[in-house]
Amino acid sequence: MQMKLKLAVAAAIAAVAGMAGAQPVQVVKIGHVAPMSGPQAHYGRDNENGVLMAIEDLNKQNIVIGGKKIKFEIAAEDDAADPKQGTAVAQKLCDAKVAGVVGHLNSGTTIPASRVYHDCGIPHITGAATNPDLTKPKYNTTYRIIANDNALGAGLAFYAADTLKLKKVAIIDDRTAYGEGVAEVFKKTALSKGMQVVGEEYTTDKATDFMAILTSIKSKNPDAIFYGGMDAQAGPMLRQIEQLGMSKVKFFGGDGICTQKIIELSGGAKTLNNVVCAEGGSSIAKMPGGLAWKKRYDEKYPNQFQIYSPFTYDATFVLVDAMKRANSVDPKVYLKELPKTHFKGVTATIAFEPNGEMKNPAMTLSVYKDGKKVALN
Ligand code: ABU
Repeated sequence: MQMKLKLAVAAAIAAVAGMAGAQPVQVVKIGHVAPMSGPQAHYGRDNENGVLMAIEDLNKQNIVIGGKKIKFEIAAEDDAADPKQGTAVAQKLCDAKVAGVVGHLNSGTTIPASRVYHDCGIPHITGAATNPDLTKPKYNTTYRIIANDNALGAGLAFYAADTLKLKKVAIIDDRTAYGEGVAEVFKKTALSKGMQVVGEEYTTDKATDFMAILTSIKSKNPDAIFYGGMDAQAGPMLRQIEQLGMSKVKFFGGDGICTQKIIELSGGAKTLNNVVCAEGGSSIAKMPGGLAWKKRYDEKYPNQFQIYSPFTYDATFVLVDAMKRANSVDPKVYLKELPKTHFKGVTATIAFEPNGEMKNPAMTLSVYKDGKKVALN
């Protein structure tokens, strides 16, 4: 009889434990968009890795929101760095009712996509798109957690004029929203510092042969070339600059060229040593959680680090932080919490200006020495 009682009690305890374990689980999708195909796929892979790592870390925290245990999942999309594809996948994520989006990577896709997200009421945070026009509409759904091109273009021009004392610069851009925008800021600031712009040339984000425009630039004898664009063009451009004998000409660019991949893409050209690039945020070594985070990243995704993954990691956490404070995963509810963000991330403590720009963003200048990227500040 006593044994029967013991068994009944054990069964009752097991049943209660089972009920507790059966707390409802809600799957919450977080969108990520970047180019996952084409010449910029390495940036996209790095950005997506940042979101995947954040989701894995968040799911280990057993987060409960609105009384439900939340399991976060990624809804990953490829915009191929193409503005039309960017708006198409933004609409797809709206239709899929994701809770928020990290992205996009390119300014040329993020700016038109931001309107789509605004119209469907889904917040998105970019950790990579740097054209200042992104936040001009002041959408309550658009946020950026990295310095924009006003800081990057101007910082490079100040360094060229004040530190390196350069006088003559030629400018090339790839006619994308990013390339054209950052080149324009650099040009304006360089002129204001008394530098002379001796030539302006244009290319595309698909080109690989720059001999004609570089030959024209060579005839103007510049001290430096500024390139507004990405590493898929900057790498071969550095090789061709070397082939044309412009081995002393400095090569400036924004965050788009400030990657690991440019080392490979420049194919051993010594002109890689002439690169000075500017990126938003502190260097990994100076980020609050940078070095420990980078060690974990490299273990999970060997040889895939480029530049923006710490920011896409933090962007994912910032979305979830707002959901937690609102106790809701409904974008229309937790959206109100995003402007009040004060989140201690891996990259920085993140808070926003009323227009969605990050408050007090850092900026880092880097060079490449012996095939390695080295921060100057
Ligand atoms: N920030 C450089 C790369 C992405 C973009 O703004 O287009």
